[in-house]
Amino acid sequence: MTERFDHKRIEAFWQEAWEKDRAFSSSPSNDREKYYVLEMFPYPSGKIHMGHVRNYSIGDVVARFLMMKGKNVLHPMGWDSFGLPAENAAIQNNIHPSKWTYENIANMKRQLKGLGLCYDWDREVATCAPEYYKWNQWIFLRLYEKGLAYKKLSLVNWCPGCSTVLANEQVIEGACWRCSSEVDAKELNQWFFKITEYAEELLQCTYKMPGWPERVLTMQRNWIGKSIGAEIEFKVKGAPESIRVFTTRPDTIYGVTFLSIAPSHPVVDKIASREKISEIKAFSDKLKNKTKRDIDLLEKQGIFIGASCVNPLTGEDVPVYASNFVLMEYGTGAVMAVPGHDQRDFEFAKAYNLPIKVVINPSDSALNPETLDKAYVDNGVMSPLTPFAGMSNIEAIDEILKILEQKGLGKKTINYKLRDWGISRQRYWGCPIPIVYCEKCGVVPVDLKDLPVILPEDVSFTGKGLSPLANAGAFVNTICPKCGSEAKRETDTMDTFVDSSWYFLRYCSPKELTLPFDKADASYWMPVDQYVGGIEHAVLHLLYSRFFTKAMRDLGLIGFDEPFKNLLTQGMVCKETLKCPEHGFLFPEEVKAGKCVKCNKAVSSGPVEKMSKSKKNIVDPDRIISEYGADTTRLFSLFAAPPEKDLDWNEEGVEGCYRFLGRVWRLVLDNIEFIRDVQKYDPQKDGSLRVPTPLYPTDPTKHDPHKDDSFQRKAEIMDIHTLTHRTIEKVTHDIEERFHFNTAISAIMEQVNALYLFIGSMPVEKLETNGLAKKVLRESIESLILILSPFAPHISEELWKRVGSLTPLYMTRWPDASELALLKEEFTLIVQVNGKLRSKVIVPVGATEADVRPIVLNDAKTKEWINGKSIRKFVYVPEKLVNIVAG
Ligand code: ANZ
Ligand code: ZN
Repeated sequence: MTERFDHKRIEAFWQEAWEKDRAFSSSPSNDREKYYVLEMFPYPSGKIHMGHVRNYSIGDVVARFLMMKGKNVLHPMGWDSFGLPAENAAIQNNIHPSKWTYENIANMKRQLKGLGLCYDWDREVATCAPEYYKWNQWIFLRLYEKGLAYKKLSLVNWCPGCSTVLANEQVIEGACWRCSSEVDAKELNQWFFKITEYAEELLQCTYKMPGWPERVLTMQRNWIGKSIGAEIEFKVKGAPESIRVFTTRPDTIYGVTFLSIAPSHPVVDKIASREKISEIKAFSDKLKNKTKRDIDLLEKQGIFIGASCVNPLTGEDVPVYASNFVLMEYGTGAVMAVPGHDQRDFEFAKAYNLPIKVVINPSDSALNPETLDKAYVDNGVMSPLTPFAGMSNIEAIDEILKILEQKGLGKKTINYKLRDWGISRQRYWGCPIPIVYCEKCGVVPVDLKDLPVILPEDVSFTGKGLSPLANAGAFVNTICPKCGSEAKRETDTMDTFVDSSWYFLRYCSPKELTLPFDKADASYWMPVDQYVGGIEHAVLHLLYSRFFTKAMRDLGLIGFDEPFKNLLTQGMVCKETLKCPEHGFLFPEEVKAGKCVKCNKAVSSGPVEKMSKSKKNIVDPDRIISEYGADTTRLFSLFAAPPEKDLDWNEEGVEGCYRFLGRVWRLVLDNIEFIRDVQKYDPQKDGSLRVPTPLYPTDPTKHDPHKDDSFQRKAEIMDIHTLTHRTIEKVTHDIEERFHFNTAISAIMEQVNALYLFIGSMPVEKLETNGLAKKVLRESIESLILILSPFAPHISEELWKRVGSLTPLYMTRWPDASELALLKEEFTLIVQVNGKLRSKVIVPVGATEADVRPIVLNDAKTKEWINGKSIRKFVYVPEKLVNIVAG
């Protein structure tokens, strides 16, 4: 009886061994090429979920594989541990955020260790630790010094649910990204990072990042939102003021029939008629909390402000409207409206009965503004209503700009949708902003030597109102670093995205005491060679990290431009849902025999959805790991789908992976007697199995392979040998080039099946005496364990030891596929008769002249051409051609 596959014991044993050996610790070294593989660090919510399991299993395969390939691998892990949930837990359960966070970290660390992930735990960082956030503050002060951190009064997105300010990116369709409450506007003095200073570079570099998914690059480009256009001045009729508009289409200026301005535009107070002002104010207030993105969705509305402007090129009067779709924060807050060629203006003109002019036509027809049912937004030819009739509108842009420039009423400009990054948060559990306010000196930065500004522990907070720190007297009241008089500390904390914008640099020198990181360490390890994480970070975290990298480069801290060379965004982990017509989504245990246990109504299986609490389709990794083991859990999450695709979780698939590992276990242990003390077959030393002995019948007419036992046996051995090397080649390629772990795993499964068939067909006595079979079996099983190990490291280490290896797997080299073993089995031999190509036959690789002669002479076509003549010469050029001289 084979020993039982006791995954619990094996996994615990190897996890302890790895930890004791500090198996995955890393340090810079010049004799091996470095490789930095990083998975996005988690927020310590308390428990890992399947998304984490998948993310970290992907990174772990890459790390283990490259270690075996001889790379010097850095594979760290840490905690993004400041943030809202800790504070909410504090409010709800009366537990201090710090205690809650560190308890969660301990539990999640236990879970990650239980998955056998190969992290260098010596490099662990937690962003809520003063040793870490001290450097947030240090970086903040350096940016402040450079003018890249500044303070301004600004309207912020205020979430009434979380009682905090949200970044634009955290507002999704007017609602909070976290709690979905509708977001209001509030005016506050806020700290900003000047990310806009880097807008152009951030954009340009996206065209030089081949290791990133195109989808993510496109999202970043759209977020940066560069527009090339012009600013044009429209003089107000009968007043000294003028309104500047931003347009990307100066070619449409002859079609302007009104102006649209943001209701909050300062010109309103100066030029609007008295009786309209309060109406416009009210309209403006209603729009305060809207972002550009939701404004696009609104029905177009506006108010005539009671004033007009003059078109600088036509001299026509154009009425001015305060409109709900013009945003004060973009461009100049004013738009020249061209209903003939802009769809928003078209809708507005229809609603308010304003004239529509066509000034650009398609090249083959003329549009009639009376019958137009939507704006013509494409390129075309300038219409006879303009002085450029017949010219392409693209060319007209330059001509028009020339005239405007001469008149001093227009100039080319570039606009970006990207806004500066507001980092102030009215929250407790975050990094204090190291600034002091002094009545005499104003805004004073804390001295670098006085960092960190420690987040005080004893703060009472209710989750309501402004910053909780404002009530912590001992924290707030301080001394001005400049003049020594009484002063007050800044009570806002930093957005937690600041913490995660440079953690990958801290991993390079996590214990560094004098700087955020050591420059030499960073230049050795950085950039991250492979970053793995969720697509939800396509703009926020990934753009901020890119900005930080560039800003730190300009502070002289590092010497490179981009932090992440290659990016893999993994798909979501999904599962089928269960739905009761009365009670909605149900947990699996709320369903008995297809019926809801509450109302006995038939339950339908709903759509496959991302695992979530609300859909009640979450699978707890702890349960899967304890039932099936870490290796199975990892294997399934890698096998069920390619990494970028969504993964459909199903328990049968998990069981299938568990059974597969059991098969591997028995395969090795059941045959261990035959292979333990055997040298593996080594094509480099032992030569190709094909040459020089031909494995195929020398004379097919006399030989029946199905009866000839030794012949067949050798062919089978050869097949296993070839398959072994083919599998190595495929698995290597699938990991290295494509991250297609699923197809790599199926190839390994096929090899296991083939080995079972091979052994099953070989009587035990034969296996014992057949030296070649034993060598090849040894070779195949050895490589099987090696190539399985990045996916299922525990069982692999155990089997590796059992087959008699003395060094642990993680110190063993990845096998190479042998060219000799991969040689084709057959080739096409060209047959010439009297110098002319007459036929082709298929013959085995390694065939000698004696082997091919009967095959060629029996070939029907060749026979036809020889036509009974006598054969005077038979010339064989091995593996190429045969020439027969007949006559
Ligand atoms: C006249 C025009 C004619 C326009 C036409 C477009 C088409 P992007 O590409 O997004 O930069 N615009 C300018 N400032 C705006 C603001 N603060 N709020 C809302 N819309 C604004 O868009 C630039 C175009 O959006 C500008 O070009 C302007 O309308 C409008 F056939 O000017 B256009
Ligand atoms: Zn002072």
